[in-house]
Amino acid sequence: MKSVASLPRPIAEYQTLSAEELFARTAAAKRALGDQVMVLGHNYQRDEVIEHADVRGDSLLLAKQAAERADRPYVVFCGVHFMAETADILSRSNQTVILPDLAAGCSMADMAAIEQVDQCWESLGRLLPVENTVLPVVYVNSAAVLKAFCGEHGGITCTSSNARAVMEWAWARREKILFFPDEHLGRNTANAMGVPRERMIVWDPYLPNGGNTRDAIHRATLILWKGHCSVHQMFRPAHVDYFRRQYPDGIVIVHPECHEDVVNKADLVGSTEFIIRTVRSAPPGTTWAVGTELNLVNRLKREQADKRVLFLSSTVCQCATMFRIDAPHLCWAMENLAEGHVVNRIVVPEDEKAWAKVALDRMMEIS
Ligand code: CIZ
Ligand code: SF4
Repeated sequence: MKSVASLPRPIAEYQTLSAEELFARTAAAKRALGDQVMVLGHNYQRDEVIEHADVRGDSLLLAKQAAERADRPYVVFCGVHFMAETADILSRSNQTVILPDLAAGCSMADMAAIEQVDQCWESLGRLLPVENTVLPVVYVNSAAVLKAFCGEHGGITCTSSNARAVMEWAWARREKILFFPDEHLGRNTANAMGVPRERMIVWDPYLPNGGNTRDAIHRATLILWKGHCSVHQMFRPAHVDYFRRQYPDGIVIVHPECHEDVVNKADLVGSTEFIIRTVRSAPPGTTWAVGTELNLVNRLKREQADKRVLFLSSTVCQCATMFRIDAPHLCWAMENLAEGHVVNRIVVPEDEKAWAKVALDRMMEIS
């Protein structure tokens, strides 16, 4: 990367370029940067972005890649904010993480603010010896400060592929789990583990005691934060019924962020990596309805042309925040980098980083 005194180029310069120009200029910037840069692409990203990715995968796989490739000083993370934060937490101090559009957040992650989680912990603390009784488990789809909260309180992070192992670990240590921010991943995992319904309560951060009686809180072994993914919550049981009527031999595979009524009707449930792996290894001629983000499904459909791959619903949209990372933003970030300007750097404050890493490391030890 050469260093120059000029100002960074503005994003507006890129928004009028053609797709061909953007592709060529991004590729040229990447070539010029050589092994200085690594481009990571989440499974939910658009094709125009994914085609420049050195590695594609789920958030954890990508963050681990960033950490393992310490020889790459710049990591351009094509995904959403919490993923870039995780990459910054797990990467080395000589590495810089860039998110091409800072507006690429996650509506689920935004459903739990640290002030609300602190308040929940205090409320629980008034009813029981919270530090010995409740173990906080946070889905990686969350701000770094929430991962740090878990690190500091004996808690742990989880992903959609290891939620069960993490919950087993947690219940072996404390009687109750506070699971946030996704109610559905927590509930679906507990359902699969045979946890009785009356042991699960929902914590609504806008209500006193989360909207629960003292009795219910004492009885509960799983306290589920009232949060959800705005994309996955749109899948409905009726979508599964409709598909089954059309394709009686078809297989329904969904993400555990879907509502339990959808998950319970599906044949298979799992993370994005599980969905991709399963459909790829299926016999030719099989028919699949996939309930997760649209870009992933469309790519799978094209890559697996010997199978019939369908989107579970015709009304569900793609993830609006993943969509923020587009060819103009990627080109803008890459060209500026090649010209010596780091734009949109993601930096997790040191104290937060240390505790968040504790929670992530606990998870990595068991999965
Ligand atoms: O952790 C991820 O990357 C997400 C958001 C989903 C998944 O299942 O991979
Ligand atoms: Fe967040 Fe849902 Fe988008 Fe994933 S698909 S980034 S959970 S809003």
